[in-house]
Amino acid sequence: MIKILVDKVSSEKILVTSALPYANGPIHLGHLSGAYLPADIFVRYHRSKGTDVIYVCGSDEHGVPITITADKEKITPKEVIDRFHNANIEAFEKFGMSFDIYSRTSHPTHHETAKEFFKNFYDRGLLNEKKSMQFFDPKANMFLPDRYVEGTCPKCGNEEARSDECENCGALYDPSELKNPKSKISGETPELRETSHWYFPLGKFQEELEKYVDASNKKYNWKENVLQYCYGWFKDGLKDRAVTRDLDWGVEVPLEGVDHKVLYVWFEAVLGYISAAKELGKEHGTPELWKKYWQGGDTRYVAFIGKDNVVFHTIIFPAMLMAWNEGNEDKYILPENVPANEFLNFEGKKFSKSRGWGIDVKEFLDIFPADPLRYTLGANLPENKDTDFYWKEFQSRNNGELADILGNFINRTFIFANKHFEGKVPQLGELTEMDSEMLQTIASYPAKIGELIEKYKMKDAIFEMMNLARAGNKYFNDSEPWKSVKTDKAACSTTVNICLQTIAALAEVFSPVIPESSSKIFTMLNLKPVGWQNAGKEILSGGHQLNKPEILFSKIEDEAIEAQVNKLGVVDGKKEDDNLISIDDFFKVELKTAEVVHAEKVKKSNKLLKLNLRIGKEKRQVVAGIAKSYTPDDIIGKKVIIVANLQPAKLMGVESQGMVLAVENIDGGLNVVELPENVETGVRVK
Ligand code: B3M
Ligand code: ZN
Repeated sequence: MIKILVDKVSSEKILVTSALPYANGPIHLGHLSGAYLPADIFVRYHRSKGTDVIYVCGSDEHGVPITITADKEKITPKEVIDRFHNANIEAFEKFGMSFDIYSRTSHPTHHETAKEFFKNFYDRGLLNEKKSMQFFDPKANMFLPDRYVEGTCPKCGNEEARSDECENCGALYDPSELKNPKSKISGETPELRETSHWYFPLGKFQEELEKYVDASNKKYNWKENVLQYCYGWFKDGLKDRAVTRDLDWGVEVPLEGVDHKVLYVWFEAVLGYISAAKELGKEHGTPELWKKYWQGGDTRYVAFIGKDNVVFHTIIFPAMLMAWNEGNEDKYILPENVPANEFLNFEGKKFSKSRGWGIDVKEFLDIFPADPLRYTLGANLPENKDTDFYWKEFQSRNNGELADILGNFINRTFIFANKHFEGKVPQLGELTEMDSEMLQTIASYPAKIGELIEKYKMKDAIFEMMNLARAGNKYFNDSEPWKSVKTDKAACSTTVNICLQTIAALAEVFSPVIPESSSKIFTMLNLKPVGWQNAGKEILSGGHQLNKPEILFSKIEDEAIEAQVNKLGVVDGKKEDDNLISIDDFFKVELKTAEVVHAEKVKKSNKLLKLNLRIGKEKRQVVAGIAKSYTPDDIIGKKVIIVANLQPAKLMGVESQGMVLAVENIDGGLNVVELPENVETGVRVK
């Protein structure tokens, strides 16, 4: 029998979005840690709490990189987005993401929404049309976005400068000033052609945006990294931004007589959150549903993103919504918080598909279940700084925490209930101090964990979840039911009852992070999820029949982890050796022949000799650690090799302008690499 608990449904309404991933590649673990897993934990928690929450996401399917992939593979952009949209849906599903909808920006609903915004701004005279000269690739028959033109910087001569800015010296210039421009698409020299674009007056909204950021931060405590980005932008001053592009792939500019122009991908992508909510309503036969969230003034809106998307969600998108709101009856809500995460790296390096560094989500989940991955990523989220995924950590989180702490506690409790109480929840009898304390502990955790999740401190919340399991194990040990079962069955019965109540609480509080395991635990308890409000209360009545237990987390063997580690850095079956350098790298080191013309001991040192060298016409002084193997007289007259372009350094106060090559001998001393006498000095060694 289960006690019937009435759900107190919270009156809150929350709209949650995660950044729309580009349908131009598979999502990897870094994406999951940035914008998806934290949002999913937040949403699942709120659903458990009974909050009226919707969670929308979808693929971002426009932009130049997609057309480039299509050109490269000689397929259409549509084929590119279909491939990755479907692959990413599959990966997200396997990972247990609980979007209410995963839409896509190629959807007609999205095109309509984006055009509606543009048209509205245009009709209200908000957008400024400006003419400019832009590079056009005659061979590819297209205008070139800035990052597809490369040339020589007119200011510093950097040969990899972009069409209008140089990353080397920071110069901004007119594209006509760029020297020797090349199209990155065809390699041809592009020509400058006049084009015109519409600009959104971002600067006009600066004051309102600053107020918005300050007020939201005061009320909702924005993350420091997000605030700093915003302040940086405000300090530089917001400028007009072009919201159209010369391209054929995207949302067409909805103006009569305007061809081959689309909306700038970011201008429309952020509106994808609105289109996706519209689609969600349509799917459920309630086409007006989206308004309840997007335009229902009292909705809370939280936008989860990775740190590289901050400006678009805290400045550009809010400004667009402000622009809409000041001229229209129906007003949109703005994000109350934009909890951006930093990046996740993989085993100490950036994820890189081309270098075989990292693993696809799908590939991962073909080998290991989702929950241990969710738990490991969750316990190590890059909330305040970049973090790393390590295979070894994955193994130890799974084996040492999920299996040995959580799984073990559940397993031993069930074994006991089966063996001594016919697989039923035993009665709760008289309470000892320890029992009462444990009941209080259980009761205190859900609120503590919930509070952390609401503050976007998922890492800390997960730590507390596992702490409840730790407390359960400790209580089990300290209560010694294996003894009381023989001496005081009633006391034993109380212990096992409390352990089972703990398990019920664990099933609920862990549900946002390891949903699959949580639902298995509920099945084992023969219980339906009870809702966050009821977690930690006395949920199971004495006599309630339990189901058969199952092993929740299998241990991951060393071999399985080693196999994955060995795959790192393998490209096309070959392992890339990190130690290899290119010939160019080698030639950076200037090795030259030299003759020792003078040598003396460095004062107060028994290791160092000061050598005066002749390198062709040049003279140099080098300090070498060879005093134990050579007297000054031994070394004078020898021909040696010197690293000639080493930064000068001081050794025992004496300047050394290079390094003489030497090898360690079997006695631990150093032998200078000696050249034959007939070698000239100042010659490059290669
Ligand atoms: N597609 C960038 C990214 O995946 C972009 C996010 C759009 S959110 C509207 O990092
Ligand atoms: Zn430059």
